[in-house]
Amino acid sequence: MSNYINEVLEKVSKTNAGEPEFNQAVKEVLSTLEPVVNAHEETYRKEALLERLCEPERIIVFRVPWVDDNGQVQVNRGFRVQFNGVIGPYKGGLRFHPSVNQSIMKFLAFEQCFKNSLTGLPMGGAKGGSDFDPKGKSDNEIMRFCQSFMTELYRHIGHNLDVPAGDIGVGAREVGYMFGQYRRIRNQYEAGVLTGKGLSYGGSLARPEATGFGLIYFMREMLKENNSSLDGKTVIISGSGNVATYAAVKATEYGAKVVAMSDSNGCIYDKNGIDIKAIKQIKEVERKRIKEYKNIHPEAEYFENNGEYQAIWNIKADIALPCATQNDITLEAAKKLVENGVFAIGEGANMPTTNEAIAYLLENKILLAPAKAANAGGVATSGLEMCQNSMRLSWTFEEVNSKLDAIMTNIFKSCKEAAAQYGLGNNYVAGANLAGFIKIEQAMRAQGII
Ligand code: NDP
Ligand code: 2IT
Repeated sequence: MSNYINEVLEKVSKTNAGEPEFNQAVKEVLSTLEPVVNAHEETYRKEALLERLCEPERIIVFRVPWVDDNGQVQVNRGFRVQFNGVIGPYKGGLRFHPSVNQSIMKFLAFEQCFKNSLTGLPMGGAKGGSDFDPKGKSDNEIMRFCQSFMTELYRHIGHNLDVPAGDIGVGAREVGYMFGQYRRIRNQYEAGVLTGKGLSYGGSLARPEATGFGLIYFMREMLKENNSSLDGKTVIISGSGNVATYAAVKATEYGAKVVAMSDSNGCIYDKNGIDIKAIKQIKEVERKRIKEYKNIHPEAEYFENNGEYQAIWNIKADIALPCATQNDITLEAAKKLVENGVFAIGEGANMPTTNEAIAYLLENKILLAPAKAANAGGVATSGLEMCQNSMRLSWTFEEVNSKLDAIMTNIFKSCKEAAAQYGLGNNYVAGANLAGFIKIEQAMRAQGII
């Protein structure tokens, strides 16, 4: 690797000690940028281009106090990382999960910069959230938490400043409560301040489906380019939330058979093909554990997670779609997938594959659709929701979905062309990073030392 990249990685690890996920994400990106960095090394060094790329513009950390149903006061920590705003207002989701910390927020915000760049829409990169655990909370507790969270966040966001949306633990219900509180505090109807809104108050058709559908559109293009398709293939999908369920719907529409899905406890295997309606009922409506699926389909099997990686990666299939959380596919899991004959992987989650596993999968000629490109359909459709809010109009499902399809097709093309330009064959991981980086780099250099 170039000396400059190595020096920056050294500095990043010193100044961000104790933040493993952030260091991992930076290493993953910078290690693929060598061809561009080598061509501009002198200028980049002088302008500290990579150092600035890896330093967030701003991090906001705040207290979120709220009262539970027993009258007990609870305190959580809230975050918003506004990483890079050179190509548009900051944009990125909010995650509510007990594991949330500054390292996870920074890795997600950093990745979001490249993802948003790839969409071709004018959006900078950000992420936020809280270590609040929505599991087992009543609806009123969720509302009180969201209101308290927004009572601080409102002063840092705006439709031309920073536009949050959902992520793990944040769906339409939470966005609704946060939007209500924002409107109340600001005394303005600023629809474009949040995306992922409900349809009755400025949301976009197809936004709930967008990340999962977009992932499958990207897979369709990647498989086509490599003389294959989804038709007749078996698929395993980790997670059973927003991204996983709509990926399952679209993959099934394209003739694939989804045979396994999971949650954080374990996975279900249904050789007849997963009943996605049952999954939505259990996970989205009843908010229960995925093992309940066996009550509806007793012929299915349930495997609890108890090994060194998630049980789902032991199940044989042609295609794997990690759609749960980061570092889901470890090196050991990757070895199992290759051994089981998986030939393509599509990352619906953010950074679901460890750097060691990425290297192993690429060495073994697995087609890997990287998260920054493959899951960009969610934020792209958030961008389309912002367009509709600005125009005070709403488009039909077909209009939004066809724009999403065109954006995903174009993102695949950008990854493919960037990989080809630098002689990297079908390494779309490097292709995505290079294509995403080039636009940000041009904007950063045009805007001076900021
Ligand atoms: P949801 O909250 O809807 O679902 C998350 C799913 O992942 C649940 O099934 C959850 O299981 C499972 N999961 C398993 N292990 C973990 C873990 N350790 N931490 C958190 N969740 C776990 O989230 P989304 O579907 O929205 O997000 C899934 C992934 O996709 C995330 O990586 C997110 O960043 C990414 N993403 C989401 C986008 C969006 O538009 N929503 C856009 C682009 C990427 P359980 O029920 O047991 O918690
Ligand atoms: O990771 C992501 O891209 C998201 N959670 C969606 C962000 C958005 O602003 O729609």
